[in-house]
Amino acid sequence: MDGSSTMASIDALEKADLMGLLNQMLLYRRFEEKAGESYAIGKIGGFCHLHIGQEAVAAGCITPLRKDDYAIGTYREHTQALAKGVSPGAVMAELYGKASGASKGLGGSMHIFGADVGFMGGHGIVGGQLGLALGIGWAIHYRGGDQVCVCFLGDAAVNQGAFHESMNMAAIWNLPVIYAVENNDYGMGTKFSRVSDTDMSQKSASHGVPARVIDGQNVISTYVDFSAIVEEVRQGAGPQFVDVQCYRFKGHSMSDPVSGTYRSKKEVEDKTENADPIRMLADQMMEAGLLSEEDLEAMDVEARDIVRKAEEFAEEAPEPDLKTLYDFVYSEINPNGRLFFDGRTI
Ligand SMILES: Cc1ncc(C[n+]2csc(CCOP(=O)(O)OP(=O)(O)O)c2C)c(N)n1
Ligand SMILES: [Mg+2]
Repeated sequence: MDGSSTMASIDALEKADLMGLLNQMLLYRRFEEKAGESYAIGKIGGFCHLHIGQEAVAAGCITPLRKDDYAIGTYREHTQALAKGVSPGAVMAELYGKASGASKGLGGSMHIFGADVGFMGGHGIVGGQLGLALGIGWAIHYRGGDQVCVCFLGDAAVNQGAFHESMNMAAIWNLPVIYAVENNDYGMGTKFSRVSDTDMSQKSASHGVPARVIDGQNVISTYVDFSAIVEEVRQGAGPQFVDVQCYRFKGHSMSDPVSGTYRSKKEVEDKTENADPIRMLADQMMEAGLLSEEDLEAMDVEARDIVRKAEEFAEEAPEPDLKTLYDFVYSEINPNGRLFFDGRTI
């Protein structure tokens, strides 16, 4: 594939795959809406960054991965954790700060982790995951595996030193790391063009890594294009840089307004009405005779039910014991010199 998005048509996928993508995105939307509600009534504390509007990025980029592949992300990672296989109950319980949470209630919204399914964390420091992704890529290479590591980053992270250091070494060592920029065009309240004198397509150029573009509101394109990239990297193509263009429908975090002074109400309304990844896929499937409004309604009921159960699980889960407060601040090294988390070698 070359640099531009293929805009793959609906015929590129089987009905079962399309249904799967729609199902997932509905679950992510309902999950995040519930997280927002629970935050508003004080059941979730601390920071909380919702992924509403960007569901196609999680579904389209993570579905092509195997369970033993790795994904690592930012603090906007609830749905990516779900996509990689962390259970909705474990993610919700982590948001509630409960001991049954994915990180035992010690991480919260920005630090969901699922070592057993290759989800190597949400990271609160912008760009903090970039060096770790390089290490994961190196570990895959060192052990002679054929996995890939998808490193999600926001558009605000590409001007950081960590981005260039990580990509430079990944390129030198030909490591299987895919740098997927979730390009929603804003870093908090700052538009990308205000903080960068070059276009996104230039950011990887000095490392000899071509930039590819994906329409991240269109889940079919995202899934088809990203699947091709994953396979190329699995075959040894080395690091890739992918500009996944998307849009955030809500505020930067729960404490920010939806539009504010940095983007107009009209811009947000236009995107919400015309570029909703769930509505776009549902409409395409209906036009192709693959889905009815009743099917969509039934799927939605199922998604809401999964989220309700996750919420009940989180409500009923115990608080972490105060004695665990300082646990897992540093990783242990097991006797073989391999990194160790919660009794498991990772
Ligand atoms: C090193 C660092 N600097 C500043 C911050 C504060 N901060 C949190 S999110 C954010 C913007 C990041 O935007 P982007 O990378 O585009 O991701 P998005 O929120 O759009 O998903 C900033 C500056 C931080 N967390 N870490
Ligand atoms: Mg951004």
